[in-house]
Amino acid sequence: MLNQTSTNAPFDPAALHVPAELDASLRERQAWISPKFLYDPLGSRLFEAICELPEYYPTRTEASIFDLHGAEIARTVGEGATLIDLGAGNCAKAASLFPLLRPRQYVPVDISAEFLIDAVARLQQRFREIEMRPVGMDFSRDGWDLPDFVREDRRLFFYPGSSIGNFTPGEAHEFLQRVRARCGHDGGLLIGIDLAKDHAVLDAAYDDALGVTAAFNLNVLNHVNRLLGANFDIRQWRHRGFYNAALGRIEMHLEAKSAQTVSWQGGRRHFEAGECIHTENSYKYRVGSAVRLLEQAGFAATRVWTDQREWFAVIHARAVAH
Ligand code: AVJ
Repeated sequence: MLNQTSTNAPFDPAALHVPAELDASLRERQAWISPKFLYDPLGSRLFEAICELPEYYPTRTEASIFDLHGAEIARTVGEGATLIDLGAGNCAKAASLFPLLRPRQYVPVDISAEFLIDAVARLQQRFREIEMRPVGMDFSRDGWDLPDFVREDRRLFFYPGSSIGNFTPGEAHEFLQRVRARCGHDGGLLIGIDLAKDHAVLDAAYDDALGVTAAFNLNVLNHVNRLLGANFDIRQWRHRGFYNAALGRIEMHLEAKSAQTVSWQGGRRHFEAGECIHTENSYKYRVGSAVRLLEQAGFAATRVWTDQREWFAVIHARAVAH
C-alpha cells in the first residue's frame, strides 16, 4: 500500500485499485504492467543508478540545460512560487533549483510514497524556510487532484526527466489539460522532454552494458509478486529495451526465457517461451511537436531551452499568454 504509514502524505484511494488493475493488465492478450510499478523502494534506487550510467543521457543532459540556462529560466518562471513537483522521486532536481527559484511552498508528488517521505525529511533540514508538503499519489490515473493544503497562487508545476514520455501522446494531452486546469490564471509548467535522436544512442540508453536497466525492469516482477501475491521467477525472464522508430518510442519488455505458468491471488497465466510482458513506453518528441502538445492542452507563451546537441528540451509554458 502506498502511504497509510505516513501522517504527512494524504491517503491515496487509487492504491486500493492496484491488485485489480494488475490482475487485469496481466490477463490481456498482450500482457502489460504499468511503468509506475517500476518504482518500489528498490526500483526508485535502481532508477537513481540508471541516471549515473554513461549511456543514460537524459538526466545529465537536462541538468546541463539547467546549469547553462538556469538564471534565465528562473527569470522566466519567477520567484516565490508554489512548486508542485510531479514524480519527485528523491527530490534532487527540484532541490538543485531551490536557490534559483526560491519557492514559497514545495509539494513533491510521487507514487513511491515511503521513498519520497525520507527524501523530504532530509531536504527540509537543508531548506528550513520552504514549506514542504509531500503527497503520495498516482497522478497517472484519470481524475487525480491535489490536496487542499496546496497553495493556489503562483503554481509552478515541475515535470522533469521526460516522464511525460511514459504516456501515449493522447494520454499526455489529457494529462496536460488536467495540469493546465490546476494552474489557475497565474500558473505554469516547467517540463523536461527527451527529443528524437540517433537510434543507437537511444537503444544503448535503455539497454546498458552493466545491466542496471535490466535489473530495474526485472525488479517490477518483485514488486508485482508483493502487490499481487504472485510467483514470478525473475530468473526466467529477460530484459528487452529498444527504440521503436515507427512509433517514435522506446519500449521495454520482459521476455519469458521458457514456457511457464505464473499464479497470483485470484489468477494465473501461461506464458510461452519468448512471450513478452510490455512494461514501459518512453515517447521521444521533436521540439515542434512538444510545443504543439502543450498548446493544444491550453498552455501559451512557451519558451524552449535545449542542449547543443538538441538531445533534450526544457520548456516553460504559461496558463495564459503573457
Ligand atoms: C523516468 C520515465 C523518464 O523513460 O527514460 C529509464 C524511465 N526507463 N530507463 C525514461 C526509464 C528505463 C525514464 N522516465
